[in-house]
Amino acid sequence: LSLEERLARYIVEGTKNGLHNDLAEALERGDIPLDIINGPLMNGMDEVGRLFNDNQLIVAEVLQSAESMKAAVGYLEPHMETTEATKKGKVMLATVKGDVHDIGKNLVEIILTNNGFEIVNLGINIRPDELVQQVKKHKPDIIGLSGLLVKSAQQMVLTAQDLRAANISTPIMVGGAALTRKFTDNRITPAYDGMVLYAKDAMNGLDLANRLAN
Ligand code: B1M
Repeated sequence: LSLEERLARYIVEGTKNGLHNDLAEALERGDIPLDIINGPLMNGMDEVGRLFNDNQLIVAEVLQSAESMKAAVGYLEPHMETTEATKKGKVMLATVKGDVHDIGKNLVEIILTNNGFEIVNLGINIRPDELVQQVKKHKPDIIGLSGLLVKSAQQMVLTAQDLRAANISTPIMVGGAALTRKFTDNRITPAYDGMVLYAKDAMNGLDLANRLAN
């Protein structure tokens, strides 16, 4: 198998045996950490999603895959580009209520942290009232919401409504597999008083955060 195929296979099979060696080999030949994540590792995750959909994997196996992905991202993190630690602003991150997927959100955290943002990561399954309370406490410059389930997109609308009801209009950045720009513009933006930005991936999220910070 090629190095790319081997890297994807660690995710599909949910193993870590040899993962570090192969990641080290990819770095040695000059691959950029984020390209490794967005390329072979994400290909592996997409395959996991496909197999799960086909009933060829059970949740416990998908969890193993998530563990491999987290281990890979953890290994690559110290090798990622960082900028000077000038604090550009504070970003609060949360996976919305009812959703426990956090790999994408945590990738956003790593990339924003490496690029000078201060992060308050609330974690997964965050209820709107909890979010409102934390926003009042930490006063972030951006509220970042992540969600991967179809119902999470709807939950983001409810979350935006609750933030509005609490007189919060801090810019919101939303992202996650089940979300689209169209849904964001048509459903989330009208439910909120502040700006609502859709990020298609973590790098796009950094780009949007940078533009808000300037
Ligand atoms: Co779940 N799951 N899962 N799962 N899971 C999906 C999302 C699914 C598409 C799989 C499938 O059926 N094909 C499907 C959703 C169906 C739907 O609603 N459309 C699904 C399902 C059904 C479920 C359960 C309901 C299964 C069950 O129990 N029967 C259950 C739900 C639990 C819950 O949330 N209440 C469930 C559980 C799990 C695990 C716990 C086993 C595990 C998550 C472990 C964890 O996160 N710690 C898991 C996993 C791993 C997946 C898949 C396979 C991979 C997700 C992932 O980590 N991708 C996923 C299928 C797939 O996506 N291919 C699937 C890698 C990650 C880097 O990408 O998070 O998309 P992603 O992030 C991207 C962008 O979206 C964006 O940037 C990242 C890349 O740069 N982004 C942001 C994300 N958040 C952002 C925020 C931003 C900006 C950008 O700003 C704030």
